[in-house]
Amino acid sequence: MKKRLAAVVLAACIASCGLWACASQSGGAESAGDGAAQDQEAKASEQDDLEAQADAIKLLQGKEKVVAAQEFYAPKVTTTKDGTEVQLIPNDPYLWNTAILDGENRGCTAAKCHTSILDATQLLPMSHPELWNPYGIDPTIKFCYMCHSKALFMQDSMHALHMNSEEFVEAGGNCDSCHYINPSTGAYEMWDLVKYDTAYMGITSVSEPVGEFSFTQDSITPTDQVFYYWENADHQGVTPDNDTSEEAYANWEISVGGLMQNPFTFKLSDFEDQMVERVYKMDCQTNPPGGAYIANVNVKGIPLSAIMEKAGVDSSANALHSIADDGWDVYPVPMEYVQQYQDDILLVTEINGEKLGMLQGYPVQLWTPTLGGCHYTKRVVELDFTADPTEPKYYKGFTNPKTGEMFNKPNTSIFNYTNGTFFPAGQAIEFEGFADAYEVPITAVEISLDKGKTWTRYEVGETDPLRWVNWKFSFTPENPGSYLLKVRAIAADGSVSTDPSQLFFNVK
Ligand SMILES: Nc1nc2c(c(=O)[nH]1)N[C@H]1C(S)=C(S)[C@@H](COP(=O)(O)O)O[C@H]1N2
Ligand SMILES: [Mo]
Repeated sequence: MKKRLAAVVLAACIASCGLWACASQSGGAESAGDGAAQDQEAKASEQDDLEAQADAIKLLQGKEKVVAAQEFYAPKVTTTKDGTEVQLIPNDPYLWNTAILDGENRGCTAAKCHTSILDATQLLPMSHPELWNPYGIDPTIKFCYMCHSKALFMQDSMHALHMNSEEFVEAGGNCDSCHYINPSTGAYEMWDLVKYDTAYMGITSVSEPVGEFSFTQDSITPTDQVFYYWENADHQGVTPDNDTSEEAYANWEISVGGLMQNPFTFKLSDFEDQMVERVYKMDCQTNPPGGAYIANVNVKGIPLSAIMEKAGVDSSANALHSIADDGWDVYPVPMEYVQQYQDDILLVTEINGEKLGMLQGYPVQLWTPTLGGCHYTKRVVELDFTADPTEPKYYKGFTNPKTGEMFNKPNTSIFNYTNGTFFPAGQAIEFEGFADAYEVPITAVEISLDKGKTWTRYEVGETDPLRWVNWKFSFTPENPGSYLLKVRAIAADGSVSTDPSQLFFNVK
């Protein structure tokens, strides 16, 4: 009896305190640690409060219970660092998404877990290449899959790191924190990857969505949005801090050798008058589905043909090794490609009218448009034309080892909006993104607003594979609710994105 009374009092408090129940648990595993025992205690008591409230609601009946539960289990609306209001979980009348599935407490970026996957890589016991998200694209765990899909160690390491983490265990972490058992197949899936498609209720479907579509291949990535990726030849993934002085440029020497008539060494200024300007894309080999590791920029550099002509490269060579001062010589280029593209392959010294930044490999980066970014050697010191026992491999897109299909070819992403963003009903939303398939031209972009049941196709004709396709889609949602936009691309060889990009958004 006593308990029941307490419950009613608590419920009244919940109803009147409103947002109090939804106050976000600030901090998280990453910010804990700096000796804040008090902080820990405060968090623990906050947690106890929440549990007491949930228990109290269970004891209520009828309308009272409906009101208290709707208040307590309303999906959280939070504000991102840049001030955007977001709601990551759709509303549903049964409170299925929050009260049963516990969506607020699952996935990598749950309240008590990581602030971002990008930060999480820097918390590993060993060094890891820095990842970041230009174009405002939300990073997902697909960012990890691209490099780690071929090795079981992603699965192994994530299990070991989490199950052995005191923070994870103390925060109540378990299998369901990261996983989801698919109700129709029984398969153990990644929560973050399937929650909108399979688990959550309350997403509004629009079949065959109609909007205004346009595209360009001329748009230029602002220099500060050009991604960077330093893995280094030793795979330590340490971003260097190289000299970007004028002397470093003036003194930079590249030696050209191997199977040729005239081996020679040159300085960048020696070929100044032969430099050309082009608009080219660079698409990282490990650009994940929906990823941001692509740029389309104005580059200036020395065509490889000018260097090959002076060297008199022998036809017996089958590989071009471009070797960097960090030892990068991991992805030599097949001569077949070099012969075909020698006027397009550039030793680039400028991006968008400025000398390369340190992160882009000042003073010079080899650009091999249409191939994966790993062939784009930064800080080249040697060009070696050789006859290797086996012709080198092309890297131009990633294969899903489980299915044998391409993961990121063709690939798309959706720029500018973080998941959970709110838009006003009845007003056009301007969506934008890229489509690319390395050496294969993109021929169409397709849009879905019903979880991929129907797709609206927008043809783009035979596009230029040396540049990206930058698409725009303007769509007006008529009704308030939650929506899931999916985008995929079609390439000239008939291939279709196996893993469409997606954005979850709300309309009010
Ligand atoms: N010397 C050197 N060159 C390198 C790398 C590296 O680690 N060292 N990373 C490669 C990879 S995997 C990519 S995707 C591109 C990225 O080029 P960016 O940083 O100029 O965008 O550089 C390539 N060239
Ligand atoms: Mo890359």
